[in-house]
Amino acid sequence: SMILAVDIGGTKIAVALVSNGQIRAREQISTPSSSSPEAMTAALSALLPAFAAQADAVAVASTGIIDHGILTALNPKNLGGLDHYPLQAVIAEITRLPVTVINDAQAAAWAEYQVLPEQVANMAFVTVSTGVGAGVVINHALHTGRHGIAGHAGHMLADPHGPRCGCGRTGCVEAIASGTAIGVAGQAHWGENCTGQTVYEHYLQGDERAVVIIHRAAKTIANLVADLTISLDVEVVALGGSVGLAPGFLDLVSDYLSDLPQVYQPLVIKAQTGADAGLIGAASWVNTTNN
Ligand code: BMX
Ligand code: ZN
Repeated sequence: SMILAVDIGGTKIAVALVSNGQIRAREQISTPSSSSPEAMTAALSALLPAFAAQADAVAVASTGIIDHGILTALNPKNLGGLDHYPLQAVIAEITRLPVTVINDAQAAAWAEYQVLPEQVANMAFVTVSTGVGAGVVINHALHTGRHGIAGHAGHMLADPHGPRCGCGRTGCVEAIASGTAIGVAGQAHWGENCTGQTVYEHYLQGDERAVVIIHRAAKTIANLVADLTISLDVEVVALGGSVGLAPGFLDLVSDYLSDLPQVYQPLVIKAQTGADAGLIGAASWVNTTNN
């Protein structure tokens, strides 16, 4: 069957037709910057109908907490504060197709789990992107949680004296290591238009101020990987997201991990499905839940 896969992130919305795990057609727009409920519905209404005409079902991976098809931003700064937005119902109304929705990092974890080079029972996926997201597979099953919260490890404590996170807690991993946080840290040096990408370019050119910011982020992600390993006994952690996949970032995370005792060190790999992890994972999750 032909699945219309949709990946709603803090920065972009990607859509594709997916059949047998293969992406057939792909289109991408920027996430509406106002991201009010009305702007989100308008963007989806413009984007989806052309694809829906060729699909049998819709599979959505979205940033935010997805509780029974309803989207609430944990970090409202990442998605314009969508609060109890009826994502599943909105897309069903637009497409007139059956719609399944899960969190983007959970979907990506499911995609990455299917393509692991070696079969393991327990693994995690961590995305370092607009936010920091994660998904965990425990005993071969994706763990979504009763309220869709499972895996929101970007909001575990990294530093009690760290910056306040958009979720309202102080010192979350996301407030230090996300692309957004990296950009904010760079604003002191490169002005208010500085983004995570700006800082990363300076880092690649060897700028010492950028080195400090990127090392702090990588060390924070290494500690997150260690925490997931010591709490869940994950054997593999796949790293994705625009920062996670940026040149040299995974090596830096691996370096910081190697300073820790062996028991904290899983195999850390680059996400095999790259930027398509959410699309492929959502599509394959539909088949999992239907079977
Ligand atoms: C945030 C949170 C997670 C998401 C993660 C990565 C919101 C809107 N999102 O922690 O649900 O999985 O960001 O999201 O609160 P991305 O947009 O960076 O892919
Ligand atoms: Zn937080």
